[in-house]
Amino acid sequence: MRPQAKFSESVALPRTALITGVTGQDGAYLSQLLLNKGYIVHGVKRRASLFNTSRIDHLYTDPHEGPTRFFLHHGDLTDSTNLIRLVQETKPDEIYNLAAQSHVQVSFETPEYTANADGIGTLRLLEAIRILGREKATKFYQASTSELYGLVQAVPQSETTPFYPRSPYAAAKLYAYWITVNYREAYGMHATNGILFNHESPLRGETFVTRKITRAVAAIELGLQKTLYLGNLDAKRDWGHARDYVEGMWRIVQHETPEDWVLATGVTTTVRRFVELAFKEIGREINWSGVGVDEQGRCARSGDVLVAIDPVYFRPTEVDLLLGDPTKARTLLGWEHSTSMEQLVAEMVASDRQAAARQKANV
Ligand code: NDP
Ligand code: GDR
Repeated sequence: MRPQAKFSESVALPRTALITGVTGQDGAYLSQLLLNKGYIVHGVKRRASLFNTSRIDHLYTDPHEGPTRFFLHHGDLTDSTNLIRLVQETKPDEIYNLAAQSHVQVSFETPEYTANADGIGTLRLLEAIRILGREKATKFYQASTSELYGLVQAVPQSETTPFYPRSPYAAAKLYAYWITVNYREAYGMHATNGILFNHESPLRGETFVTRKITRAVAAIELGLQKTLYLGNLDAKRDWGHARDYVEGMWRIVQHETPEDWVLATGVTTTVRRFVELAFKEIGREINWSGVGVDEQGRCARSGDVLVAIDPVYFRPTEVDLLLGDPTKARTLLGWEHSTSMEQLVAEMVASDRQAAARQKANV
């Protein structure tokens, strides 16, 4: 007999959510989801010298122009007083802590900042809830990551697989994971970790490998770029669609008891295979024989190649293999991914082809 899901689709409305990292990929999909469900959504965005809200502009209505349930506030995970004030003013039923310096390779260049924002930033938000006496009033979701598994201990990776972080990013997220568990145990908070495996979309940041590939495919097709330079082609990732994963986040928060959950597809693929599938979308095949590094570890290429390796993209320590086991989420939350890797690649390439065509028309 299947275990009974302690999860209900129906929530008393209106509920209020506070989302950090609202301008990011997941922030955009989650805002859309919660607004569709009738929530009041408060998003925290960083001040930037250029507009940084392109992913969520379609959700925003100027309050001067009419009623809205979507509000944006300036804030930063490195600023405790700001976070306390935001929680005090918005009185959220649910907080989704999605904000982070989320790029693994960049974390080797900015390790201290990454620890501050991704690790201590999580503590600051939890403390804001506690200082304001909202331990029972506010549920807390932490964006934990499959990067916690790092150096392979076992596959597939589940909620019980030991962690072995391999980057400043993962080490900071490890602190965030455990401080979330600690606040749950110490103060009885509904504080949860979603251990999410890689999830992508047309909104994915341009420097993550999937989007870098799909943008390059589109640009190469239109003659806007000649070669795509990548690092480790043999790394394996469990790639899903961000749209599916934000639904999982919401289900995690609605579950009666606060727990930690893996969201994954249960399928793993090499970066090399992702490249092949993406180029297939424009009818091109990769000849890998001309692709490699020379004895000095420099980029080596013979003739005109679509893809070349540039060791600048190698990481000091790599995560070789991620493959998640989403059995717990499937059984107790009724959550499952609905988009295959092939569909994901097709959607991302199609979107980037449109963007490249617009770019070419404006050149
Ligand atoms: P993005 O990089 O797309 O978005 C990160 C968001 O955090 C952006 O809104 C960014 O703002 C904001 N941010 C960064 N630093 C700060 C700060 N100091 N204070 C406030 N906001 C900040 O990430 P994703 O949407 O892909 O991921 C969401 C979360 O999930 C992240 O925590 C990530 O580490 C985690 N995660 C992601 C996975 C994935 O595959 N996508 C898998 C597992 C975990 P700005 O727009 O101004 O840069
Ligand atoms: P990851 O994503 O490190 O898994 O973190 P990323 O797309 O950056 O790398 C995936 C794999 O591809 C290899 N790779 C390259 N990566 C990038 N960015 N650029 C390249 O040119 C390149 N060439 C090869 C990498 O070495 C790696 O093995 C993402 C982020 O969203 C994290 O925030 C999140 O926690 C994890 O996913 C789960």
